[in-house]
Amino acid sequence: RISATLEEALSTQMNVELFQSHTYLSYGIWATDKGYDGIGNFLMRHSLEERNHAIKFMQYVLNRGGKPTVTALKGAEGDPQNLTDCFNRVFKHEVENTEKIYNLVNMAFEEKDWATWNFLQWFVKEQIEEETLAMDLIDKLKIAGGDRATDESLFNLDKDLGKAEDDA
Ligand code: OFO
Repeated sequence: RISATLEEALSTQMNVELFQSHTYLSYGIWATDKGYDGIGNFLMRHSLEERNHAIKFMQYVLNRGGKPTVTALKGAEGDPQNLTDCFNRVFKHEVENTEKIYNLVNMAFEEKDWATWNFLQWFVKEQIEEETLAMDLIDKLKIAGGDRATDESLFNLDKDLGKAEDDA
């Protein structure tokens, strides 16, 4: 059985992933409301990915004989100021999440709980992809001209992201 310490830490991470999902959902609503339907769609799909991450933590704790607890979620932070702010915030969320995952890896290592250590490696890899994806968004927006981009280049970026593969 998983230790009580790891049970609690992984349960907390399940809630962190739910909060990420919440946050991206609110950004998705913001973007859609601004008329960036493709970006909104992309962010909402990303919100679903985060919920799936939460489910992975939930399932793992249950499989190891523990019981995760769903806690009250904080409301999502306010709307982004603009697209640059939105993508910068996505990146910041991912970097913070990577730190949390590394912390869990460290805990599993200290306890010599190799099953948990191994389970977490999927997230280590996932975070590399998610940080890259977020940096890519920032770059794509810069190339399009940032917040002063022409309507046409924003239109193209929006269209691209609406159909971009995001299996992260
Ligand atoms: Fe993008 O964070 Fe989940 O793991």
